[in-house]
Amino acid sequence: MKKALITGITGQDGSYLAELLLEKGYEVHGIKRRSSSLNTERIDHLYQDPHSNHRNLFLHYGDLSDSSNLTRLIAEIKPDEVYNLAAQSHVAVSFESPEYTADVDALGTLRLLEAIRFLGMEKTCRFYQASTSELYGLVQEIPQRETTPFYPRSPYAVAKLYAYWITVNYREAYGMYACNGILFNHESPRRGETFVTRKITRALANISQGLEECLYMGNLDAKRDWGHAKDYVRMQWMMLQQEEPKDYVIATGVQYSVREFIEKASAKLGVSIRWEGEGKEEVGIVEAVSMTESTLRTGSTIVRIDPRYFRPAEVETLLGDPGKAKADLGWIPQIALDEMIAEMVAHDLDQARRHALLRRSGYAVSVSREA
Ligand code: NDP
Ligand code: GDR
Repeated sequence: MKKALITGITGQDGSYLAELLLEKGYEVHGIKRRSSSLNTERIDHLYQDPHSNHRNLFLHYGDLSDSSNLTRLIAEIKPDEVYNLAAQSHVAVSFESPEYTADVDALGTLRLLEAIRFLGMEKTCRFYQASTSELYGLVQEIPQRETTPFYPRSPYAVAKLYAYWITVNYREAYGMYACNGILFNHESPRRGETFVTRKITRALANISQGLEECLYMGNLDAKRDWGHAKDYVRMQWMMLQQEEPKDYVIATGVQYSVREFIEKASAKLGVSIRWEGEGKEEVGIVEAVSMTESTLRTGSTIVRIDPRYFRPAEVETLLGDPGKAKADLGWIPQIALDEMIAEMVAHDLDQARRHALLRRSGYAVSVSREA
């Protein structure tokens, strides 16, 4: 039975990857952070009673800022594969906490690689690094592929640039099987609530149920190449099963703007939007509603711009070329954007309906909106 260690197992990708590896018969170990309240919601359905003798999922407390903890865990678990998915992964937050982001996202990667080397496991333990399309930042070529030069535009992206190169360096210096997946944005119903897609689907669902009035947004013109997290974690595993370690771009090859994403999500809710105004004055107004139970009224403004959501330096456009992944590994994304948006909207509408029902029944329900 192969053993895998996943850092960031409580995150979006970690939860899907844990499911995939368990299905494939792996013994899966994950690192979770100590938190004052429970933080394992995304993997609770995989939970196994620690008193059972037949477990194949194990959670360990740890942190990417703690070398001795990481070294001890790797020494004890002796994983065949390490997937480094843990990160302070929010680009906007990285401008507010740049030093912490560098410590975890850049040095955290070094700590893991060095632990593997220090323990003499560099020839037995394979390493996956969660690299990102944010490395391309101010894009130098369209579409972006493995050979496109990097130009990071945030403390997050600069930290991930270090992580990318230290992974390449350990491969070249010590012959480690270490590789980078350069993943473009990928989403799902498990996406963190403060990333743009989930913020949109969640807020629109809440608005349709009368729980919120307006969606406040930043740059509507930003363009992204959005895929589904389930498709992307499959590729993370495939990358560690080859003879030689290589770096790959993982993307769909299609891009949409944030504004178009709002229109698509609204359409799934039976709402069409008309845009008026320009720049920071732009608003989204309800043009028609076909959803019977909706509290929405034609003519109401449900999207406004709030300058606080603009970033000090923006990545305006990202579009990936997944040609190498297709050619070498036969990887093709299976879930189309519209299907993914339908899944996210259905999930968030279900939650919003529950909250609205509780509120109508007299229970106090607060909907957290800071995103
Ligand atoms: P999430 O933000 O959903 O998950 C991040 C995970 O890292 C969580 O489990 C979090 O724990 C954990 N974590 C954060 N800080 C630390 C720390 N100091 N020590 C240990 N664990 C920590 O990210 P995603 O699942 O979306 O992304 C996975 C990885 O892929 C990240 O590295 C991200 O930067 C990268 N990436 C993501 C893309 C995307 O579109 N999703 C695209 C390209 C790259 P907790 O739950 O306690 O917060
Ligand atoms: P990104 O994702 O920065 O690409 O990083 P995010 O969803 O946060 O932003 C995408 C684009 O939408 C614009 N935007 C807003 N973003 C947020 N979060 N909130 C808003 O209100 C808003 N309005 C407009 C942003 O300016 C941006 O242009 C994600 C993360 O998962 C990273 O960890 C990962 O490396 C990259 O994707 C690939």
